[in-house]
Amino acid sequence: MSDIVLFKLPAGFGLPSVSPYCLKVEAWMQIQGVAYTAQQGDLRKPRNKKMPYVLIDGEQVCDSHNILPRLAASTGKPMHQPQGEDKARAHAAMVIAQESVYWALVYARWTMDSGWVHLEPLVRGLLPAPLRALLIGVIRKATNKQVWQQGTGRLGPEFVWERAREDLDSLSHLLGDRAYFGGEQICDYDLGVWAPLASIHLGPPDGPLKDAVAGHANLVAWIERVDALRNPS
Ligand SMILES: N[C@@H](CCC(=O)N[C@@H](CS)C(=O)NCC(=O)O)C(=O)O
Repeated sequence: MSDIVLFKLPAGFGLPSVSPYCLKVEAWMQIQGVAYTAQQGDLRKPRNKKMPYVLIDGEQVCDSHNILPRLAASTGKPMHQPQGEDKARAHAAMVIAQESVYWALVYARWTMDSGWVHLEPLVRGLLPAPLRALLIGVIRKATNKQVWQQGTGRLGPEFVWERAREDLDSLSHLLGDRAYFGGEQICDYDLGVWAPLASIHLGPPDGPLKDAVAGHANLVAWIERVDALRNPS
């Protein structure tokens, strides 16, 4: 049996990580019934300087899109692999969620004061006490610089929410009345969509982004369906 250690950003807002990408990997392992240990990660350690990363039998694997197939290979527990049109739909949904909706979430939590009031205490708690006051501003500024460089930070809130609404409408249409994005069984791509959408739906802040998810009954039912697989109770 492989020895698997997940390095992640901490739990928060009722989810195992405040980071959607960490949540994606941890949810995959929970659903697949993989034994692992989790530790708080240090962003200086992974080669790509991003969270999450994993050690599989001591070997560092970075980037959630790489991590899931590596976990599947080393545990012998792959998820269903959709083919053809099913795969294309699920892949397209993942790209919309990770490359676009994710940034609206980062904007809502880091850039907008209405989100930052919820996130700030959590980020503060991670910092060494003597440097907290100094570092908290530096970290927020660095993240907002990424949001600006990616493009979302240049748009202004109304346009960010409008684009997110379009993304979520598209995701709702792509899912339709299917159980999962790739068909009747959950696949890796679902987790890439689920993590940012569940973070929006289940965590703060309230507002246009959360309303845009809540406005699609099929997405809400699917978020809850995946959550139940992860966390059966
Ligand atoms: N493509 C990467 C993206 C990971 C990522 O963006 N992680 C964020 C947290 S959600 C991060 O590490 N941010 C810290 C930083 O960029 O300094 C993946 O799929 O793992």
